[in-house]
Amino acid sequence: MKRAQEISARIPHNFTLGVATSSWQIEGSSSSRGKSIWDDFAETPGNVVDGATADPACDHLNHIPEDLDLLSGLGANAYRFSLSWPRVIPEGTGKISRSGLGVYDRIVDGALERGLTPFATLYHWDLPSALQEKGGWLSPDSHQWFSEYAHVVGEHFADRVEHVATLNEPWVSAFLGYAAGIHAPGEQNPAASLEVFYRLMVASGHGIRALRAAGVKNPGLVLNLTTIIAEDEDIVPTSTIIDGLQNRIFLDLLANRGIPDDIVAATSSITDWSFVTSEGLAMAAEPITWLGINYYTPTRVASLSKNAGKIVGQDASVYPGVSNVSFVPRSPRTAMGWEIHAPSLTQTLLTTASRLPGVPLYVTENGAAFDDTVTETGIHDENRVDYYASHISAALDALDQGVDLRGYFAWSLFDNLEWAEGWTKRFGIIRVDAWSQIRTPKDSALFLREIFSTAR
Ligand code: IFM
Repeated sequence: MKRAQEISARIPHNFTLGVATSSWQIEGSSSSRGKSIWDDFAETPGNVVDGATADPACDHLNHIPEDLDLLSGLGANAYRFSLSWPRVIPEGTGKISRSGLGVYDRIVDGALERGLTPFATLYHWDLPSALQEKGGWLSPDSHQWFSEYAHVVGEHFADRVEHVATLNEPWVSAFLGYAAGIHAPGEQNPAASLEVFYRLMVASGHGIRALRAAGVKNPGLVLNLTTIIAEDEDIVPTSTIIDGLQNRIFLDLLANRGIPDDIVAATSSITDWSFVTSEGLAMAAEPITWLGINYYTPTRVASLSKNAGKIVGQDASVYPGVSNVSFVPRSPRTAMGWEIHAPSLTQTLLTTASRLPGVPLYVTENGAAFDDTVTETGIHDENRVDYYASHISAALDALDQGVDLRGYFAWSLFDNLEWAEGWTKRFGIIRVDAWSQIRTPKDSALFLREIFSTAR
């Protein structure tokens, strides 16, 4: 554990150290809430590789104290979780479920009792089905629905939860959900994906405003940003557009720079962007008090055609207007097919800090899926331990180079429902068996415990 101690010695005082989860991926108990688009998507055969649905997931709602004990046993000082919108407001707008809010009272109060600072996320992809029926994120009313929900949560929790993110990874909702169609609601409509991206960012701005008005001290947003690596000269123009669609469109809106000109040009045969308004742009630029970055892997691209096998989420279909590109992750790779390259985390933090100056950053997700081997002596996930060691070090390198980095969250506390990959991809530092619901800390949990507990 010398390696863990060397890392923890570099961690400043007051640095946030935690683990992250999301509602649909762990909660289970779907019958006690409204339906979401992910329930609908998962119930359609073929959408989730192993046919997994929202139940039982990690049956978290029946294990809240035990799960929070596991978390605090890691020496963490923070817990990042998301609320299920249809659990709080089953129809998306209107009647509030008191028992739904009560679930998050138990999570928030239980976290606080254990010395864990709660970082809540309002929307981690589980849109109420009732709102999808009204047009979902494509509806011009979507920002009002979201603002109402943000207000309800803000009013109820502002006294106990200082950090609330509006959205988790709007890139995924827009481009995996509406362009590639591999996430809910499963549309393959590039024009719609660009409109959804914009409407999500406008809704986020309204949400930030509603949270602030309700007294939430630190409203923020979480994006999945990364470094795009061009493997050859010919692909540089395309990689610039991919960087635009992956990173710049979000940061430019936040920084009040509007939609980047090169992205408008690259997508001109797909959309005329006539849904963009000056009021919408102003709202999307509503100031955030912190930005979360979810980082897993760089996106390495080349002009030569090459079959690199399955790489979850890396495909030209997720980037409207982009073609003739190969995604070429190098080895070593995780079970998602994602290249392991920690320097790209440092680079992503540096680039983001320069594109959105003055906003404190957190790594709100970072981790790796591997095919773990369960042995009689435990789960010796040395590959995941190595991943965490190199990536926490890479985040600290960015801090050393002047980035205002305030914290780090590992993804994920548990093996859980990895969306369209179901139970087949395991990101947890704690193994969960879906049938027995037995939780078993892996060696990576022990490694993070060593870092977290000696850093405090
Ligand atoms: O499991 C997801 C999470 O819900 C959002 N960020 C990426 C993770 C791994 O794919």
